[in-house]
Amino acid sequence: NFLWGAAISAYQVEGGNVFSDWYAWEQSGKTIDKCGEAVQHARYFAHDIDLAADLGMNAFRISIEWSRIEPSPQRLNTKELERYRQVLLRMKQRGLQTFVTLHHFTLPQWFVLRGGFEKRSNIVYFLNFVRLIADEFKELIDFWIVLNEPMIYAAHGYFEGSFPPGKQSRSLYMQVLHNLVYTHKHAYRLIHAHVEHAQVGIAKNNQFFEPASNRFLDRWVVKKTQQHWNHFFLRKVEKELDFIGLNYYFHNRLSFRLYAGWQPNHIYSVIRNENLEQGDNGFEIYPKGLYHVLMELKEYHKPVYITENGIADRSDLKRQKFLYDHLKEVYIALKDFCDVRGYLYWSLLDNYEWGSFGPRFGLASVNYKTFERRLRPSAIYYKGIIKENAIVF
Ligand code: IFM
Repeated sequence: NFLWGAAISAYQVEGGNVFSDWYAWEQSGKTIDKCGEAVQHARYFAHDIDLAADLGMNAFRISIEWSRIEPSPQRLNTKELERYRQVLLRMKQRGLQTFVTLHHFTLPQWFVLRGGFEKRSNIVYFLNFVRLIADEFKELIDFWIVLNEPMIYAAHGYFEGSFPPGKQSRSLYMQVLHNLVYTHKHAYRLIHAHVEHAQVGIAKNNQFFEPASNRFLDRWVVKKTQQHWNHFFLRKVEKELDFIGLNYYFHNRLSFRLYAGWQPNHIYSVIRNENLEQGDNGFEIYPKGLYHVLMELKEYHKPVYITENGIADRSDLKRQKFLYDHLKEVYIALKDFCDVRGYLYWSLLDNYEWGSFGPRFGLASVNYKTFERRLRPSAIYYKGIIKENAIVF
């Protein structure tokens, strides 16, 4: 019953999302590229879903863009709602279990202008959107992911200031995190109240942290960082999780340093991977880390789905090995009684990587002028794994 699939998110592929905070952010010149038409998935969704199904996948992860459905407060765009219905129906018709994310970094600009997730009193707007989706699509959604990578969202938007709204404040960062915990809990209850047998979870970015040396301070800083980054959120919402979605990308070897800055990493520096393997965008490749973060999740006693794992590799020279090495670690974790039930590769398509079209994560490459999709050789390799439901080693 293992689920094999891929993931995308609305803003990164759909194109024409002009009512979101990311659109506004791009207009103020804060990014290398503007998202614009992205890869026109809003237009080619049927083709893209067929691409996934033809690779033999039995699951697919999308997100629903709130700002498309509610471009201004209480104004519903029913055409967009209908389009998402067609997306979900197509996935179902093609035998794909549906994973649907309700918040994948982007928000309607009107919501952000009212203070976004900084204000607890705003959360009701998001919950109204959740209720709408639950009412409309209850039969079509198998796995509900309320929030994608809340730690990344809060850290980038409110601590480092590299995502909208571009703020840099330690207290706002914590405030937003607490409000996201509250949001998740309420959304969980709301979905369950509307949808019988709903499976509601999260897509959590967890990282593998290791001490750079055996020094006590290096070990201490790893423990602290791991507790905060990997477990703060999960512990708070533990009771409101039917499954854990894991997004795995990062390996960090930490070395303690005394620096009284306000940056999140103010008490450590990150030492590069010993094998220096990395994707085109500098993310380290460290498959063993996936085993370790999976094993860390065992304490929650929940089914785990890998909701993202992937590499930016334009030449496609590293992707097959990347897949093989990571899936091998999934297998070892399974044998060690980790209840992992699915693997969704990030991403089906090349897409807009939050500020730039540079990194290419796709199983299918996209020509950004003609929007032609072409399967990379690694997609065919992945198809073989899916067909066999196995890797050989
Ligand atoms: O593209 C992102 C995605 O939106 C969230 N997880 C990590 C991916 C690669 O950086």
